[in-house]
Amino acid sequence: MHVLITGGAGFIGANFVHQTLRRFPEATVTVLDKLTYAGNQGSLEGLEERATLVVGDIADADTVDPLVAQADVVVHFAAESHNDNSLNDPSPFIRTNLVGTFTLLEAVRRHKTRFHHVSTDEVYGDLELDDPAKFTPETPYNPSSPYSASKAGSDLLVRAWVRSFGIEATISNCSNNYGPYQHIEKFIPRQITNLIDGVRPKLYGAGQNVRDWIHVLDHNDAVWDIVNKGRIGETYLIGANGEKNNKEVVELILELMGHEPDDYDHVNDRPGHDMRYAIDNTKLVQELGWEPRFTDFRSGLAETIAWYRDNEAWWRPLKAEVEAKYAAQGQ
Ligand code: NAD
Ligand code: TDX
Repeated sequence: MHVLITGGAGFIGANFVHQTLRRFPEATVTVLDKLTYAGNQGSLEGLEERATLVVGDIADADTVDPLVAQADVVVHFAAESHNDNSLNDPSPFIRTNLVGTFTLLEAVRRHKTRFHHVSTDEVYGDLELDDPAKFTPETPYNPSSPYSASKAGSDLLVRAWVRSFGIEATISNCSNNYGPYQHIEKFIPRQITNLIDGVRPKLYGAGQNVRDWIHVLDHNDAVWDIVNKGRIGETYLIGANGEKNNKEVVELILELMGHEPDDYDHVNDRPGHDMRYAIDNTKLVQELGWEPRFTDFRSGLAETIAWYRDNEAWWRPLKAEVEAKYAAQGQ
């Protein structure tokens, strides 16, 4: 089996490359990644024998077409992925998330290649804190930010290519991931690396916003289950019942790193900040038999903290620039 993994030098994609090579000893992988600020070749270190990195743009048809032609399956992670960046400059989100996905869809249509599209729960907008409902595959799309709108648009392109052109595709919408190799612009690794540097964590607004945390390895196991057993044209929601508000998460990071629970600062809130995400995973669990392995958030977080402590060389070169960007926004 030869797998084309787009965005395989990013957080979730790199974990997926590692997992794929472990799970399928005969598989080979091509990673197509533009190595934007979010891509890191170091995340694929040691995999060179079975994983080839092609540095290129998913929106470039001449790059994409021959790689899709060689693949048995394409798993599409590449995206601009950070909400805060999309509020400062939406343009790369439109090009990569929409034009890039369109370019891949045209190539899989030509070569009749199995395609899996990785997306996010943010396409459904947000929930009230006291809403008993969670997101289901039937929840209407209602994205809030340029990032989530571009991901929603990419999902709709995939659905249209399935219906109009009969491509063999599936879609997954997952909740917030945490784990090793996550870019330090994101909430959890930003606070861990701040504390390593003796800087207080930064909480947007009152910290009441809820995210439904899932370990990245659980997300990726579900993606493989969908690729192998999912019904063509279907959308599966991936989540592990991990709802926590941001204040609780910061307090747990502080405790695990030996600080007082109130040792953090409130900073400017994100404009249009989604209040709550929550996934109903019934379809995935009942239809495909997927179960999360990392159900203890406390120990998953402790392992993640240890990973950032042990891999300072991986993130250190990024830290000053990321924090300078946040400081300019009062965050
Ligand atoms: P990331 O930002 O860490 O990685 C994205 C990768 O895509 C990077 O390696 C980057 O270099 C690459 N890339 C960007 N533009 C490209 C282009 N034009 N051509 C080729 N490569 C390009 O993102 P992530 O957190 O790993 O997210 C991966 C996917 O999972 C995204 O589609 C995202 O929407 C989705 N997702 C993420 C989460 C989460 O919590 N992080 C949750 C649900 C879904
Ligand atoms: O310093 C911070 N302080 C803070 O309070 C940062 C960076 C974030 N936050 C808050 C904002 C969110 O409520 O923490 C929460 C998580 O923020 P992010 O890590 O930026 O994630 P989010 O905006 O929820 O989106 C993530 O999950 C869905 C991923 O970045 C997306 O790619 C994915 O689609």
